[in-house]
Amino acid sequence: MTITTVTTQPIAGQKPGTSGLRKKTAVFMGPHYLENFVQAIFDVVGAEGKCFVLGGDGRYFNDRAAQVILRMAAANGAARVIVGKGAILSTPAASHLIRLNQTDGGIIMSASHNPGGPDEDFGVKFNMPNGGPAPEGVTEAMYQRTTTLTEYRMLEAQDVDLSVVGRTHLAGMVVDVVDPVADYAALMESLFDFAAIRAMFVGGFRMRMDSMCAVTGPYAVEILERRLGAAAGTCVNAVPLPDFGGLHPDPNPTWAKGLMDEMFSADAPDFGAASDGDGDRNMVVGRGIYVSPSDSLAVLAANAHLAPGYRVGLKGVARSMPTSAAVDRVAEALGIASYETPTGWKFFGNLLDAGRATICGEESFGTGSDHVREKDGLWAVLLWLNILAVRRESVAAVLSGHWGRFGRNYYSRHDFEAIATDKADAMMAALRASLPDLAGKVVEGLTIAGADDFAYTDPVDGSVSQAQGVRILFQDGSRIVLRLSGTGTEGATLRLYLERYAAGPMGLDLDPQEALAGVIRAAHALAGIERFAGRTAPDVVT
Ligand code: VG1
Ligand code: CO
Repeated sequence: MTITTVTTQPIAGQKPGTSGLRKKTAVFMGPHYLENFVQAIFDVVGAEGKCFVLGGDGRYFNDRAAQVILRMAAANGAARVIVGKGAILSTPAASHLIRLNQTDGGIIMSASHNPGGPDEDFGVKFNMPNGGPAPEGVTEAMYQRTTTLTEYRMLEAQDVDLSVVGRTHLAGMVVDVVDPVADYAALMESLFDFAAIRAMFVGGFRMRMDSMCAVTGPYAVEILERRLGAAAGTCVNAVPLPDFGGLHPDPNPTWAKGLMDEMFSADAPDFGAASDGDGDRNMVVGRGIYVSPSDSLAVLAANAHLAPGYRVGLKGVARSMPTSAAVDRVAEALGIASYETPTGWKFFGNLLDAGRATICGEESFGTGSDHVREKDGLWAVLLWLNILAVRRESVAAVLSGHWGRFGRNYYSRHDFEAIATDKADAMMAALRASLPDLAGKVVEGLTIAGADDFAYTDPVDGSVSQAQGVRILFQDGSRIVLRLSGTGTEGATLRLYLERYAAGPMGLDLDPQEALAGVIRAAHALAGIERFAGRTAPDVVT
């Protein structure tokens, strides 16, 4: 077989965001676009003699992109690629395979929670040999390379049959097609008390798992229904579809409305959960009660020792800066360290590798631990099930017990989507310019204690990440955070994060939007969201 060197122009704008390179599918399918980025990856990390994992969330173009990446890996001299059957791998399963096989990293094809299809989004990200997303230094080097490379290497060959598990060859490269679920399911079985969870299901416990027509369907059916004995039909939307059935595979109350309706109905099951496009996020819902992701992280940290994999306790916890401080209170009670990182899972990798943290989480429905180097949706669902099986309490009882002990961090995120980029940039610039004068000001009855633009120094390697989001702290402990999304593909998305701590007298069971009303008004007054972007109400509230 021959290797062709294709001459091309460098492609500007292939800059990875919070989680890899995401663009409209049509852009990725355009001439040389996917190839340019993949060659940049291989040029930066090196391919000669190396072994990589490859898989994706099954969205439109996933299968064809996999064939291109395989041909390019072979042309660049890779020794072996481990690929999920049908080019399918959830993000946490890919992270696990990278680690389990001690490979040189992996390429994950996903735009995660963004919709899929010919008119929607596609994405590619590279994960390192530790199984975690490439850190900023590496993605920056890839980006620089995309702007200069003038040729890429491609093997001329037919498609590899990815429909059958087993070994094949592509020129000199070994292609191992593996069951996407088996190794991951075994890992879960090693961490959780499957016997206790199975006994709970046998005892009549009912659950609804909504995979949103995305990648976790086969994982959920195998683990929940086959291995844990949940009733057939527990898993819904369990067949991955190229367009996710037209759904928006973002597990939040807005996009997983069917699940929310069911969990708040008269005949609601005991427990509900949903996961996102690539399976790294989770939403957890009890009968008649929604669990905010920040609270979920805190509850998991406080109860993790109830699961066999975490019986010895946690080394520390880490959360992204916009995530509520609820988990910090748990860490304090446990006498362990807590870390605050910028948004994006890549910032947790060093802490996990160095053994400083065991459990990490983000307010955006992402939780995970040191079992892989990605957030892991089904892992969080299984840890919740393990905790419920041991405590024999409802989700509502677990939450109210938690708030009674630690107090409650009322929390909400308001997203304002598809704002014209120049308007969003102008708003953030004006807000950043105002920060030095904010301390002491009173807005909507709240006194500002301080404000800054979050910068993070990695405690392990000393790397510094600037401008990670504006934080405004009030004297009563309330907090506002504003940042622009790094995963969108249309205009800008403003994320406004709102938090207020209640120890008791204020009440622990208010509606979060009511509890936060003053903080919300202060945020609009300070940022001028209506003045700059013409928006008074958010598109998505979580
Ligand atoms: C969002 C979330 C962030 C998450 C990222 C990737 O980023 O806020 O917490 O790590 O998505 O998640 P942004 O920049 O749009 O706010 V995933 O599951 O889409 O890979
Ligand atoms: Co995701």
